[in-house]
Amino acid sequence: MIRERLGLPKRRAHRRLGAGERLLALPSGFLWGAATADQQIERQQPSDWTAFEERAVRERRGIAGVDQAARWLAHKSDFDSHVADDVARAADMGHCAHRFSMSWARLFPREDMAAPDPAGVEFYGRVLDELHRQRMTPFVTLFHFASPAWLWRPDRDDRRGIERPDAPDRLAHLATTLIDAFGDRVRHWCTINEPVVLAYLGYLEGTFPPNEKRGGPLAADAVLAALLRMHEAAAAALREGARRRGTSVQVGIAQHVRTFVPWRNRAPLDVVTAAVIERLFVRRFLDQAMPSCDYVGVNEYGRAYVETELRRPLAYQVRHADPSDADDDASELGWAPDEHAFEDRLVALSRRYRKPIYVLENGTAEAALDDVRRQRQLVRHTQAMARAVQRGADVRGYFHWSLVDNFEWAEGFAPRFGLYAIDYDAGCSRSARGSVEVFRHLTRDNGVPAELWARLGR
Ligand code: IFM
Repeated sequence: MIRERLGLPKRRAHRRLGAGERLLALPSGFLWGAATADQQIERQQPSDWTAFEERAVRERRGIAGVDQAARWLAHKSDFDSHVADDVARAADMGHCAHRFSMSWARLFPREDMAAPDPAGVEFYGRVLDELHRQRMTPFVTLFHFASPAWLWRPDRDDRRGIERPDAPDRLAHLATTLIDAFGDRVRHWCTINEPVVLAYLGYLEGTFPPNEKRGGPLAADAVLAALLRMHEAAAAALREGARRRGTSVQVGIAQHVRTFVPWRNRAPLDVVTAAVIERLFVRRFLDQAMPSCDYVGVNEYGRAYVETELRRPLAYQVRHADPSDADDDASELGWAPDEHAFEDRLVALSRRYRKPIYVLENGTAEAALDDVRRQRQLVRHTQAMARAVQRGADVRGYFHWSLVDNFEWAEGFAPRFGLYAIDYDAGCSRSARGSVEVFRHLTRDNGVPAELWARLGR
């Protein structure tokens, strides 16, 4: 611990597991799957994101690679016509679970609707039917970054979106609707995906709608408080719905975790700032939300370095990789994975909250069909999870981000996160990346087989 406080984790992060590593199995009944989100792959109804996308295309800015976005946005809806075969692709990898979101805008395209749009209910019923047919456990997210356009019309006091006072009731209404419609088939729910990312990118950095740049790291506090109220209202509605039906639910949130480490191991201000950011970005919201959660949902994307300047201590920089470090293995988005940090994180979360953990996302951006970096990550992170379990962490499932390539928000279509590649110019045809075969072996052995470890583990 003291070593970590002194800033040594950056060094330690590059320790590779050795040839003598004892390969461990995950517990029996472990859930393997992939994750997706509505706005990234489905037919759209007007939302804050569709408005942002249209504006970006019109003004030719706001989304990286906006030219591609303009060409491909229309095709992102292709999951609608691939439900059965995409679910079959996941099942074929040995997946026994799947995480996806049900679009709030698709179910409630208008503000005055008391009942959901029947076509939306029919669509998600179809997704659940396919998952059931393939014997896969669904994990459903209620609010994955995009919300209906009507929520963003200012009220009389000029409050919009998440900050509208009725936002918690609105999300609770969606929760009640969904548990009434699907509570017989869905037990695992995630109220909000990555609330802190939403607050940070939407209200501080300004790259997500509503594209605000409020000053200072605490300036998004009101938004985070509003998101917490939304989560609590939705969680309560899900529990109440389950009680009415005489069933039970497992409710959580998906928290994006990065391991913030100092850029320079011996610069005290880097060390302190990294610790403060870690607390604000990872711990604070979780601490507040956990009393109303049954499990900890973890979206893990590696390491981030924090660099400060003595003369301007608040103008710190966050870097996602160290280009001078050959072991960094950064993705095409420049994010460095860190299986040791992942393992330690799972152990720490388990000790802190004493609740089951589901890894609701973990993945990397790599376009090549022979996606060696993703294959390495799958193998190393699987062994890291097994080691965390051996150290006492109650990890019950792993969902890879993502099943298929998708629309990566403000980064457009360039970053490819899919186990399956999509060719948007060829009818959205799918091609398996090398990781698909690797994943099959992991699910078959419920852990890393020795042959894979020898090839990709070290
Ligand atoms: O694509 C996103 C997802 O929507 C939320 N978690 C991180 C992923 C990769 O950036």
